[in-house]
Amino acid sequence: MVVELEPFRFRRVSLDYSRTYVMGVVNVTPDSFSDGGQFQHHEVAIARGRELAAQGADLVDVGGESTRPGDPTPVSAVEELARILPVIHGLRDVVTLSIDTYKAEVADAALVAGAEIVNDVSGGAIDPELLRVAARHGAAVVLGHLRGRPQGMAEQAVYDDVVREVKAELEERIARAVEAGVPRGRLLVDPGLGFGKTAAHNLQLLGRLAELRALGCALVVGASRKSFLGKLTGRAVDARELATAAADTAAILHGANVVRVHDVAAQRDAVLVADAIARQVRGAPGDEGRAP
Ligand code: PMM
Repeated sequence: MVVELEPFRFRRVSLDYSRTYVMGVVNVTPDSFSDGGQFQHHEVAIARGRELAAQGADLVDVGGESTRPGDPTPVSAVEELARILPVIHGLRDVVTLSIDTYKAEVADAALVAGAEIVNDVSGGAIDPELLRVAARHGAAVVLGHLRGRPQGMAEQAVYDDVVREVKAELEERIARAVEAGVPRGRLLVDPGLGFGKTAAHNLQLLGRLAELRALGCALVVGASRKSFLGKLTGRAVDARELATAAADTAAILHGANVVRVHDVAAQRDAVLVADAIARQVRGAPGDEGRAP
């Protein structure tokens, strides 16, 4: 069965599932695991966002607090806003923006400033008010999957069947978001690679990603530079672009609609090729891998 997805309409673009979309990442944080510290100055972050857009990012995800598994430094809403608001103002007329936060207060101010998507790695589980804020603004929401909080995720990585359990827990998050007033057609879901998952869990989620299509929401996947890729290849975080391309190719072939990447230029060709191949099976009888 092919799941029908409604297009998302934003100020600048519509996401209509005719192709795979690329979400570029701008972390305005001193401690993010993958590009930590490079972009904390607002002008540098804005320039990076412009560059990602010029390289082909359809969306740019702006984050002011690292959710690095293990020991992320908690940041107050005030500090988070001081980091992200100037960047959102600087990029709002350049590219469609998402705000990477689990805090309702940060989401609210970011949406007022011009972001159009809330990307919550906790899927509304940490601060449920975030869903009501998104509903009030008519924003789209990426519901990520994690167990517990980013600070204690490693202990939560116990599953009988990670794909089945992530799917069931995302279903609950979708229901809560709809209850809070966010229409189903404004929701995207993300299995949360690395968030309370071992390397083996991440591989299962990628290999069986198509099972999440049945949730009836667009699928976002963020494999970029994550530690399971380092574990497989033995490569440091700044040398994982080929590994990222392989993971994103698998994700796209199994139905990802949006891939979240740090280096849009490096990932462009892999996304284009994987997307072209994935489209060969779109709509085929029995295919659950791709949206129409
Ligand atoms: N990963 C990180 C942060 N935000 N958002 C979504 N939707 N999916 C992810 O996999 C995800 C995310 C952690 O990576 P970073 O520190 O490089 O941003």
